[in-house]
Amino acid sequence: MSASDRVPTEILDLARSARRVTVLTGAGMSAESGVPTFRDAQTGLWERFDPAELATPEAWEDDPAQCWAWYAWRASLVRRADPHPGHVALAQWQARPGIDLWISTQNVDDLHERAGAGVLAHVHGNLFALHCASCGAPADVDYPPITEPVARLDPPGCHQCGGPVRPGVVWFGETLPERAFQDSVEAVQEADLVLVVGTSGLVHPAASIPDFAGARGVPVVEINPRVSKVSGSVDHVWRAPAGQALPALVSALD
Ligand code: BJW
Ligand code: ZN
Repeated sequence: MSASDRVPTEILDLARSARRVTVLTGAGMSAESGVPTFRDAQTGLWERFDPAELATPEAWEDDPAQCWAWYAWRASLVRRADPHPGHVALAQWQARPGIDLWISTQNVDDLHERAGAGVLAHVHGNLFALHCASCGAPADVDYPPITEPVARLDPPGCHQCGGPVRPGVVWFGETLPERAFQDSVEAVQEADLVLVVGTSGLVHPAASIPDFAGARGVPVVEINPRVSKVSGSVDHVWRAPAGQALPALVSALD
């Protein structure tokens, strides 16, 4: 079977004619690299860990060492992971002549970048952009290398003010980086085609970004092996994992 046989015809037609493509990715994009999603049954992080105790500003205030230890483990998981063929396919599509392809991700990992893609926006921040929780200064430190979750590790101190260094991620109740959110909205509004890959569509305001495409009549395609909150409002659904669908789609463009 050729690559084009595996791609739904309407989706292939849209992809072949699109000159400006915006790809919105969530945790499912990284799943086949071995980075767990948040809400998948059995394997999702929130099945084992309580977000209220780890991913809120209140959790950090109450117990920064518990949060820091968890993010150190998360960072080690990401560092041990490699981009999969879906990440590579997006980088290849982005490199094609005459194509503008913008990636906006909710993921805090760096797998798109390590596959060679440029990322327009990390709307929930970047795990590795460490900074001081007190004064905001960027911190030239790193997570300790751990391979298993541990209960507590004291965060390092800021070289400017001594405050605790925190991960550069967006926790529940925190606002998204304004530029990243606005750039993502503009990218879907200006696109000929929007792909929504591997997100449950449960977390706002990121989940509202595809709606700005619909409002402009830009076709929206979901790639996700399971039904999501996004599924009912997109134009086409492709029930396949990102690591299979994206390479098939990009191979079939010619
Ligand atoms: C595959 C696959 C494969 C599997 N291939 N696919 C309205 C109502 C109620 C509450 C709110 C509301 N609006 C806003 C809120 C509050 C809150 C919120 O949305 N809560 C909801 C949960 C109800 N939002 C916020 O707090 C946001 N800030 C905000 O609103 O600011 C304004 C404000 C400020 C102050 C007061 C009030 C308002 C901030 C949200 C920050 C989210 N942060 C996290 C953690 C980041 C750090 C970290 O990594 O630890 O971001 S939570 C977590 O969820 C992470 C993700 O980016 C985010 C989204 O998850 P995602 O990517 O969708 O993953 P999953 O696991 O949910 O889904 C995976 C999908 O992949 C599934 O569909 C699978 O099927 C699929 N999949 N394998 C393709 N191989
Ligand atoms: Zn500081």
